[in-house]
Amino acid sequence: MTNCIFCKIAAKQIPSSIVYEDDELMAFKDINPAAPVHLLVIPKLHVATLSECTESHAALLGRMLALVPKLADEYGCAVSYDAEGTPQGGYKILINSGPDGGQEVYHLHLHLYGGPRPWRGLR
Ligand code: DGP
Repeated sequence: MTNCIFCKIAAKQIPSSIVYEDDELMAFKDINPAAPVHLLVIPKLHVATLSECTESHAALLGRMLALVPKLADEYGCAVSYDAEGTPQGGYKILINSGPDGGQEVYHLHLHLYGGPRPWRGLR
């Protein structure tokens, strides 16, 4: 889609801090991070919103989700366990969909938030 900012990022027509790329997906740093780690995972294919996804997008959505643990590992926010077995670290993922969902950019994307709290606007 010609006027989509994330399509332009996927096509490298505008710069971004890319942290992962394959044939179908790209992950990059959010320009306005709300947490110490704030990454966005997008499909290179233009899909406006999760609300438009159907069964035909299941594999793509699965790949987006399956990328999260790898990124969390790389950015130091994977869940780990201390000597007593208490969980440490961790992260939040979020997909905003439509105006009531707080979506601002109409190209499907998954937010990955992590790192020491507090996080802006997130519990
Ligand atoms: P959402 O509300 O879910 O649509 O979030 C869109 C996010 O995209 C928001 O956190 C800011 C980020 N963003 C918007 N424009 C750009 C950009 O040009 N580059 C990068 N890296 N992030 C952007």
